[in-house]
Amino acid sequence: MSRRRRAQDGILCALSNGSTAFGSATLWSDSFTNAAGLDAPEYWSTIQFPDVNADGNADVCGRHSSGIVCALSNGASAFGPLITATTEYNDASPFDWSADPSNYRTIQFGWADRGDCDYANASYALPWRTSALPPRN
Ligand SMILES: [Ca+2]
Repeated sequence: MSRRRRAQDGILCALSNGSTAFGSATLWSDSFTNAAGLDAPEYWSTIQFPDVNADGNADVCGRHSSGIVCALSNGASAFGPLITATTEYNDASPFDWSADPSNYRTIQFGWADRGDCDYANASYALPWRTSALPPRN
């Protein structure tokens, strides 16, 4: 278990001791930064921590102007380089993912191997949108 949050310099994580406390937060990724353009709510509010490769470690994914990007966790101290999971959901999409919170706030990360994903050829879990789900707060 770990606690995670985004700061202007990237993603900070603190690992749990398994029972009573978390260690100190350290920088696990210098991606997802303000300098990389993630300071806008249409980007930072979509950051989530799904386990996209099903190894038991929470990874990090979020919407970027170019689409959905993820970075895999090593489970101990860092997220790896950004992987473009899909170029769908980009700012140039005719479906307005950047300006309308009622769209980008609905991005959730499903599991490709459970069939609740809308991308048939996914090797990673990908976000999906449905009006049946409430927007994230
Ligand atoms: Ca993982």
